[in-house]
Formats: sequence, C-alpha cells, structure tokens
Amino acid sequence: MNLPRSAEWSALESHYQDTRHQAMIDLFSADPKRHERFSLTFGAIHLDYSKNRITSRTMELLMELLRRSEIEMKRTQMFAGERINFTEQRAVLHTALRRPPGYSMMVDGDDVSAEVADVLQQMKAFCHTVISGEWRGYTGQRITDVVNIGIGGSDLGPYMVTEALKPFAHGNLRAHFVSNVDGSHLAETLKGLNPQTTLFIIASKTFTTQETLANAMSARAWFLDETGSLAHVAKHFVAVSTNREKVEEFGIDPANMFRFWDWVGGRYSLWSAIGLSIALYIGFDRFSELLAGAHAMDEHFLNEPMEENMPVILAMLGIWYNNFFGSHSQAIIPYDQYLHRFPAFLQQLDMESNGKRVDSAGREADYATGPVVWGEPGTNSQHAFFQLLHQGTEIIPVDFIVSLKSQNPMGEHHDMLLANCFAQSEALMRGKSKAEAREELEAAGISGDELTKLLPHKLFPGNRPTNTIVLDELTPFNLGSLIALYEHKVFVQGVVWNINSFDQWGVELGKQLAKAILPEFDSDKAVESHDASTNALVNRYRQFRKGQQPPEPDQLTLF
Ligand code: G6Q
Repeated sequence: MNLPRSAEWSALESHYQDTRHQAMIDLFSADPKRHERFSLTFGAIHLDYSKNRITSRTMELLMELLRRSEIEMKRTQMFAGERINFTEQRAVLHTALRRPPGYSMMVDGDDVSAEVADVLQQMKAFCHTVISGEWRGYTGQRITDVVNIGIGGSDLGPYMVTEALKPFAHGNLRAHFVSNVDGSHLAETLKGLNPQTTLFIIASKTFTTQETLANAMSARAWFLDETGSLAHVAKHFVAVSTNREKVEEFGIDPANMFRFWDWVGGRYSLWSAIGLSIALYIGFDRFSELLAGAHAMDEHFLNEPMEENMPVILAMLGIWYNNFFGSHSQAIIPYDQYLHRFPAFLQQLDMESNGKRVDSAGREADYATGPVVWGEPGTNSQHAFFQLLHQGTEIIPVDFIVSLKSQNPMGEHHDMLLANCFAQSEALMRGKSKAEAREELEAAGISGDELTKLLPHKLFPGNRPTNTIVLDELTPFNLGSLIALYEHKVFVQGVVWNINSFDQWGVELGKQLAKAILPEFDSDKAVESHDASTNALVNRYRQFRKGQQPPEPDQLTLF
C-alpha cells in the first residue's frame, strides 16, 4: 500500500481541512459526554484522550486507515513468531517472554516456551541466592551492590524500571548502571563501591558492543587490581547474552550466563534476562508482576476491538498529528518523579523503531514516519520548556502520565502535583483569549499603549492536544502494562507507515566510522583521509594526546 495514495488517507486529509479550525473547548461545550466518549479504562490504567482535536468521525476515519494497513494480520504474525523483522530475518517475540506458563511459543516451528521458563527459573534461583546472602563474594561477604554494564536496549529499560520501582526494592541491594564509554561514568560509579561486595552484570545481546566491552574490561581490571586473582571473577561477574562463546572468551563462567534469543530486540529486552538487574533489585516475584502487567496489556491489545484498544488509540492519534497536522514531535511528561527515565526509554523505543524513511518495499516514504520523542518529568518541565508548548509556533502533542496514589505522601505535595498536571492539559486546551488577557491586564491597572503592546504576548492560542494517562498506582504490574502500551503503540504506527519497526541500521554508520577513526589517533602524521572538518577535529585531538597544545586560531586556515 502507498499510504498517501489511498482513499482512506485522502478522506483524512479532507477531514483535516474541514475541521482544523474547530476548537476543542467548543467541542466540549457541545457534547457533555465528550469525556466518556473519548476515554478508556483498562485495569488500573485510565486513558483520557478527550482533549484531542478529534470528533467521532475523526476516529472512524483513522480506524479505516488502520484497517487498510492490515493491522490484524500483522498483529497475528507478530504474536505467532513470524519473521516480521524482514531485514534481519528475525521473529519479534518479546511478548512471549511475559506469557504465563502453559502457552506454547513457536519460533520457526519450535516451541521455545521451555527455554524461556528455564531462564526464568535460573534468574529466580540466582536472585534468591544473591538477595538472601547465600551467594558470597570472594572474601565471604554478601553482595551489596549490583552494577549493570550495558548500553542502549541493554541499559535504558532496566535502568528506567529500577528507578521507577524504587519503592518496591527489598533494600538488600543497591543497583547501578554504567553505559557510556566515557570513562567518567564507570569511574564515578566505582568510587563508592567495594570489589568484595560488588556484582557486575555484563548485559549485551551480542557481546561485541564496543562500549560495553570497554566498560566490562575496565571493571574487571578494577576488580583484579584489588583481588589480584582471576579465580575470583566467577563470584563477581555474570553475563546476560545470546553469545556464549564471547562470554567465555571474556572469562565468565558459562554457568553464570543468562541467555536470551535473537527474537528479542534490544529495546524490547527488559522482559528477558536483560531484566536481571531489575529482578535482583526488586526481587523475582515483583519482576514477575512486571511481566504479568505487560502480558495483561498484550491480551488487551490482541483481543479488544480497535476502537477500544488503548495502544491503537494512542497510535492513531499520533498519526493524526504527525501526518495531517504536520506535528513531528511528541512530548512525554510524567508527573511522577519515579518515571524520570521513562521519556528517555520511550525515546529509544519509538525513535529507533520508527525513525525509518524506507518502506517495506524499499521505497522512500513520502510521508512522515516516527516523530521526535522527548520529555522530562513535571512539574520541573513547567519551569523549563512548557513556554514553547503553550506559546511556541509548533503544535506538540503531549502525553501526561500520573498516578493517583503517591508512594511518599507528604503534606500537600501530591495534591499540588496532580493539580499542576490537570491544569496543564486544561491550559493547553483552553488557552487564553484576547478578551481574557485584556481583562487581566486591566485588572492589574494596565491600560492604553502599554496594554496594546503587552496584549499579544499574553495570549495563549490553546487548542493544543494532550492525552492524560492516569494510573491508580505505579506498581510493577501497572508499569509493565504501561511499557507494553507504548510498545504496541509503536508497533501499530509502524504497521500503518509500512516500515520495519524492528531493525536499527541507522546506528551502524557512526559505529563503522568510529572504528576507522580510533587507530588514527596514534598516527605520527597528520590525518588527511576525511573531509577538512573531520581531519581538523582528529588532528586537534592527536596533537593534544601527544602533549602538544591545540593549534592557535591564527595557525588555522580561516576562510
Ligand atoms: C536496541 C538496539 C541497541 C542495542 C545496543 C546494545 O534495540 O539494538 O540499543 O540494545 O546497541 O547491544 P548489545 O546488547 O548487543 O550490547
């Protein structure tokens, strides 16, 4: 299908032209049932999508476009383990990792459910021995700190979840995450740690990732510095990987390796053994609740009609703004400090999955695909970039995420947090009219020329769309559902845009070029193999490494 040529797309374009000046505030006045019509509750998650620039007709037309994309068939294919990641010839079965026992999970005609169960069992036993203190370090002390060394999908998910579920930690272990190849990340983390009581998890699907291996080698060197014996490595280093050979080569006992499979994509891997740091931090039972919450959302996504399907609704609203309003940015604002890494996690999930410009037939897409996803927790973000959301030239749809129950009730804090969250979606929708702004200025004693000059700056255009996702409480189960909600949203959008949401070739070129540059820093002669800018940057650092001063500005050729 070529989307923009379809009748369904054209119908949406005309509908956009017909409705683009409609004000949400008028739609609310005209329809007392608007909130009921455009909201949905699934378990402990309530989605209010009534503050969107939609009518029932908009949703009908969006669902028609979705049907045209053969979503139902594609969804079945994903859950059935077909190789829908067609550029890598891989199945996409992260949903299998969270299915309760008793389901069969077929990959290439093999039922992998027993393997999945085995690894979960291995994780459970390991968590028990470490948390209980049965597992001892090389001097007989119990483990107090776990350091996950991984990057991208092997870091963002586990880090986000351990931060989000801090209130559910059993308290026997601290969790740390080292991802950046910048030595400062590892150095700062190791500063407070004792090698006798530290356990490193080397989390890498491929076990060939440059940054992770560099951090793992340096962590091992730090450990050996203290202990002086390779024999002790086994008690302090475990691995999560699909690559047994490389794990052994690194010196980790294969008995301390937790495996997973190529049908689990990096950014979808927190449900696999990549979640070991989570399971150690909150305990295996809580980790199982996280999986159960995600499974519940899988079932919802699989079984509910499209019109009442939460991931589908979020996906199609995103398409409405991205492809018809030309809003190519999506803000994620959790009003929950525990979710402070959630926007960063979603950034990878969404942008690495749908940041593609070629469709499944290899044609360049002539429509927008994945938006820029970004955000920070509220209320902090109100004092930072909300100015642009309210009065900037771009319309940026926002997802607010908030929990009814505070994990730390303290005076009026939670009331203030929620009041701010609800007020923001109201303000973005209502805006402030000229008459309202004038009245306010006059009430403040401003009139005449001064009022005329100030007035335009005081207006809020409003009519800016938001979703509000309200959780009863941020529990492991509900967090699992929330993550799966966004995973499926991203999947649905990828289906409509007819792209492969499960590869990431776009990260390769930079890696290749970095490999070429690295040895050039040792070159005796000036490097000339790149463009003038890259040569100059490489040579500037080369000179610095040789102990020479970087060139003075007058030594540079200025154009
Ligand atoms: C995610 C990507 C990527 C990956 C990292 C780490 O979908 O594939 O972020 O997770 O590059 O890869 P390894 O786990 O193989 O080290």
